Amino acid sequence: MTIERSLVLVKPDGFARGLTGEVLRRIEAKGYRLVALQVMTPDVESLHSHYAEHQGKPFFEPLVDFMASGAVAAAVIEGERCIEGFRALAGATDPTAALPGTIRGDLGRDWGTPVQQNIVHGSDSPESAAREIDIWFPEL
Ligand code: IDP
Ligand code: MG
Repeated sequence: MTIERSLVLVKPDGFARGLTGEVLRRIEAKGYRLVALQVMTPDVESLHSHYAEHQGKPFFEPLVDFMASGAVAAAVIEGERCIEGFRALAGATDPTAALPGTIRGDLGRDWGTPVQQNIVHGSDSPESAAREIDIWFPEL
């Protein structure tokens, strides 16, 4: 089995609500290893690159504005199948529909904003993970 790495972000809503520790606790309790961890306020250029697949969608500009609105905690995690595993921990994109037991289901809700504020980001494939880790942690 190949050891994977995934890029995790505690988004500005999660960071501002003081949920970074809770997110990291769940990652560590699951058994994944923290490889890198940094608090930063994302720049718009990095966010355009990070969310390139969503360019042109109605929520794209609100998404970039939201993600640039404050500090995030960025992490690289590591473990067998951690890309799929973290997506399962995070839960569905829509925090109202996300199942209880997941980060988004337990800690998130709809706030009536044009973009869903759902606490965390996690890479969705090995290709995305490699691309995203290079954006957020070019030194790795
Ligand atoms: P993911 O974060 O679960 O991978 P994506 O489809 O990659 O979801 O979308 C990126 C982010 O854009 C989501 O986490 C959410 O914050 C926001 N988003 C996605 N789809 C919608 C939508 O239909 N309305 C509002 N915001 C959305
Ligand atoms: Mg995504």
